Amino acid sequence: MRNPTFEFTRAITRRPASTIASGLRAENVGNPSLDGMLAAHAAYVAALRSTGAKVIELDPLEAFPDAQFVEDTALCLPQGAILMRPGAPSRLGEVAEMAPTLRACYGDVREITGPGHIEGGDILVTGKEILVGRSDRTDAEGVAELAEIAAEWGHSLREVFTPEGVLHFKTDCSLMDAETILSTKRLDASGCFEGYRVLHVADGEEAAANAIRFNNLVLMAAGFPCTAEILDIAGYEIAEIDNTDCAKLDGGMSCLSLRF
Ligand code: CIR
Repeated sequence: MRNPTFEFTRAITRRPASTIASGLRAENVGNPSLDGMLAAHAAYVAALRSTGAKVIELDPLEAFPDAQFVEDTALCLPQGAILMRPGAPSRLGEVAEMAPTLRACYGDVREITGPGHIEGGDILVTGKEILVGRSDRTDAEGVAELAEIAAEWGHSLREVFTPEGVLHFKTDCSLMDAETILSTKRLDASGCFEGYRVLHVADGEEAAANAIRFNNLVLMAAGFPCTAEILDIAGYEIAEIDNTDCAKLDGGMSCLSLRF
């Protein structure tokens, strides 16, 4: 039987817009290149497709420079999809742009109506529970509203914390299989992964922690050879994607798709 936490038949992505230079970032390390981002995005989509999944590629949204980071707009579960309520005001309008596609894919689409906020980047669905990291983008009210919907669909949800100065919970961790998490040491030190098998990214390669397990592949950012070796030795098949331009906007592998 398919394991819905890492075996997927579909994904949704959105091509980067020409306005990406206006995208949000915690620290300005220069603007991303649109050409570089488009090339990396095409490689990302090709890697997803190579596993046999269908990828729905949405058009760029010039009015929303962060809209390629589709993960933050929704949570996809086997029972239905839940539209998020981003904590970044400039990103709130992305949700309505995503809604029609999810309504076409799912019979049951719920929404976080507020007043709280929650972004998909703070949510890790494992084989046994949904972990939600409170962050600057995700607050207690947002988590509580999601918990009600998740409970109705039979999921247990546990609130955890995103380390200070880290954008999203999943900036620092990823699911490798139903029991295994790839994490930075700083996040694992909080104790939130007790009971899981945890693989640590190599020291100095913290930016490698945002990866995705997608069917037979682990998509990870290129340029982190020690972490790639750790995953290889653990038996995972790796596809390395250039994340140079996305990283300038604090983006990584998970934020570029919704997977279900
Ligand atoms: C933002 O700050 O919202 C975007 N520049 C990056 C979002 C990355 N999303 C994610 O990791 N889920």
